[in-house]
Amino acid sequence: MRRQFSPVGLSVCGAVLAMATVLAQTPGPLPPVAGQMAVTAVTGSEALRPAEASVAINPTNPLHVIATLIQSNQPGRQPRSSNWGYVSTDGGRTWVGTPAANPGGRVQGDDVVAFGRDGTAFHSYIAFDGIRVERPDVASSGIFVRRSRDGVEWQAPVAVIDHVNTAMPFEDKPWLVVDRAAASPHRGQVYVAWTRFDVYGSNDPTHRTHIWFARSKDGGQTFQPPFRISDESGDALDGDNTVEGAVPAVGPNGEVYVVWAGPKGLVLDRSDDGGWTFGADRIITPLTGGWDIPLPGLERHNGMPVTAVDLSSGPHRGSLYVNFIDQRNGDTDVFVLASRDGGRTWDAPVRVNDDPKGADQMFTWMAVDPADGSLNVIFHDRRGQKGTLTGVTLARSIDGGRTFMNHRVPVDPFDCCAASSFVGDYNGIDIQGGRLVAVFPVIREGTQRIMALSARFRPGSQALLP
Ligand SMILES: [Ca+2]
Ligand SMILES: [Ca+2]
Ligand SMILES: [Ca+2]
Ligand SMILES: [Ca+2]
Repeated sequence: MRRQFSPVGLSVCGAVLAMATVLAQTPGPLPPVAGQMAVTAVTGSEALRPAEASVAINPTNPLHVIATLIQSNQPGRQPRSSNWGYVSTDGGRTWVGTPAANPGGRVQGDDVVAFGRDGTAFHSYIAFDGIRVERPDVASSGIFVRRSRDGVEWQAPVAVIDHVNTAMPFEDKPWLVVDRAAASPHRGQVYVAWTRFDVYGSNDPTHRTHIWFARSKDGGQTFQPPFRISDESGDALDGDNTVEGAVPAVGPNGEVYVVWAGPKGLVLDRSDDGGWTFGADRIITPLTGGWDIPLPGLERHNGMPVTAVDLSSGPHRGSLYVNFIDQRNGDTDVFVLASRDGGRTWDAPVRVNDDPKGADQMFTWMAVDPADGSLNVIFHDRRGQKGTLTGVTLARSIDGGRTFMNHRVPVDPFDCCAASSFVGDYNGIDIQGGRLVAVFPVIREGTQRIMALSARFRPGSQALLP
């Protein structure tokens, strides 16, 4: 089953040029509106509670973009999520969706998509049954990765880890990265980091959380046996005292960084042998408000840290960045923390949102452009709004994360999130050579949709290009 959705709000000029493209029978990119950001729909109105969208741009063809996300798969019953892949071949303007295979009928979610250097796409996700139930009828818990060249046809998923007939331990919230660093001796390796709950949600103090890690040395065909990298465990309650939210990133020499949230703050671990061994954990900043940051209108909201490295040949090459939500200034803000020496020392955190104190910012995600080293951060934003009305902001830094310019994303504020309390745990963003695509949920007239922002910046500048 595939569905085609059209962009909304096309300009007359864009529509005419789009028609010319159709007449020429060359299915190519729709021309963007000069110097503007475009916001179009990824999911159609019939999609059921889509959430947790991740997006990646093909480095061999920046018009080819894949988004992965969850939708409910049982209308009218207790919602169970399963994942979908959406593909754009026009730089994020129009999208075609396909449900992912789910032969076991498990609950699937926590989707992540990333491209390798050669244009192979990788999609990781959890697939489970029987958590939060004392005596479940069926139980399982696993993390899987599948590969594709086009985002439409996917190879059969391979297990990174899988527990059959039990949901203990529960393997949760993986994030995936591919080593794309030109000079890395480990180039092409695929890394996945995640949270292991001994028993999800248990308040038994002997039930703990840990960060686990696995690598693939054969381009995602198989994963080597996973192992624990966190030195200190957390509780199993999925809250401020849990260790969770691990996101890996790869530096210019193939060094692997993983940052997660824990009771003492954000934790960094590092591997210098391609993910074979990791070192002693380091606390890099306190996380004021912790993992769990409740906000009005949201079922849940968290301080999940996003980690990325500048792989460009620019002046900030090798800088390591962590983007997160925190309440250190009293209200909820977006921050970026930078290290210029591989995680040994850190600059003071920079407040990314540039509004006066008082409004809440939420669900941040970050991408660093491998062409120019710019940092690009997307987040939901309640600045200037009443109550739970929410807009979207894109912030961009062209000076190594020292200052950010905030760009208002052209989305009318929506009431977040009275109609659908679950908007997930994260937004998505990627950028390649100034071509930016971000994905995020918007709720309008009771319907939650995933929208895509597409924009093109002149590399090294804040200027939007036509
Ligand atoms: Ca999730
Ligand atoms: Ca460690
Ligand atoms: Ca908290
Ligand atoms: Ca704020």
